[in-house]
Amino acid sequence: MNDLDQLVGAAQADFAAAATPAELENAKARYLGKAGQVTELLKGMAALSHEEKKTRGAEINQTKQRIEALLTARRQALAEAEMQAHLKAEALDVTLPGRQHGVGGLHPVSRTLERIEAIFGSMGFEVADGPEIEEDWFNFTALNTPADHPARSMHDTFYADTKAPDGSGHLLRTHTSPMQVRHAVQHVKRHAAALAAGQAMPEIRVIAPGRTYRVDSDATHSPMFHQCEGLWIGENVSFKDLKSVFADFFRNFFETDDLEIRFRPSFFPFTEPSAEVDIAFASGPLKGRWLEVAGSGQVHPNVVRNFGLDPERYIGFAFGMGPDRLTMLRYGVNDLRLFFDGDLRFLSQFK
Ligand code: 2NM
Repeated sequence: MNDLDQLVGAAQADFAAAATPAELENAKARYLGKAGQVTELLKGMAALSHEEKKTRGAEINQTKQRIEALLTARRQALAEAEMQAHLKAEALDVTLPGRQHGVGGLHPVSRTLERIEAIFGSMGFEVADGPEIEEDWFNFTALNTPADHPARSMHDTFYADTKAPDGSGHLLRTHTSPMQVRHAVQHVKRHAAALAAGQAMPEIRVIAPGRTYRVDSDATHSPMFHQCEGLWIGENVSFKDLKSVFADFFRNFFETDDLEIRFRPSFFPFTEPSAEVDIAFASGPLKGRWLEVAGSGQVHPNVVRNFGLDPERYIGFAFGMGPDRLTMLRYGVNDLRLFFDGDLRFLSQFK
């Protein structure tokens, strides 16, 4: 093996040892660069004779070409290895099962609330909103509930330690009527000028759906439950209107005209007279059974006065119903707690 073959062998070993393109370019410089070994060999020819230059020159050129070929081969091998590493690192297994994103759906009680809002909306009712942490005045006092009423006891109502601006307590609202009180008071304030001038005020027609809280827990009572109350106040609103509103609502809600409605005398502090509302279906699984679905009554004069209105001029009715129970009736669910356990095996049936 002559010196040129040795040089080619050394270059091949050097190139093979280069693990990256940068290392390979460094190795290249040691052979083919300005001060590289091939360049040095060419410089060393100066002392040779013309004939010797011919053969030696041809040999060196051949050597240079062999080294360049080795370099090109190694460059390609490194590029190929780099590509393979990339492909491996970024490999996608297209046969893996996709990630499942469950399709969500509204809670059955939310569906009921949406239905209630849509049906009453079609009858011209606005939807009131308000805080779940209420002031004693809006929740009890304004609604004609006496200071010694049992609903105000710690056994029935969740109280907070904080105080309302009037010094009374904060509590978790026990019904949604405080939203109606707030709505009515705002409405009356907005029309104060007309009222002071003896002019008519636009009617108050509003429903108040939302969460309510009472100290109560069994198969038919949850400490958090839903209510939707309604209020219609004007100069000429009567029980007759109440009955037609209920008939319209329940026939729409249960999607049947085959139901009867009856009123039974009852008592609420905020209405006088008061009535329970029962419905009975003429067909279906609940056929012929009277079901209690709402409480109602003519708004008590003290409550009308607390709205800021003259009860001799303004009159109307109010009612309250339980969206949780309406949902149970509509879907045939027999345990209220199923709605609030959050078990998807139950909830996903309502999608
Ligand atoms: C009921 C039954 C009867 C009611 C009364 C009022 C208000 F704000 F006008 F005083 N809101 N809701 C009412 C009346 C609620 O629930 C069983």
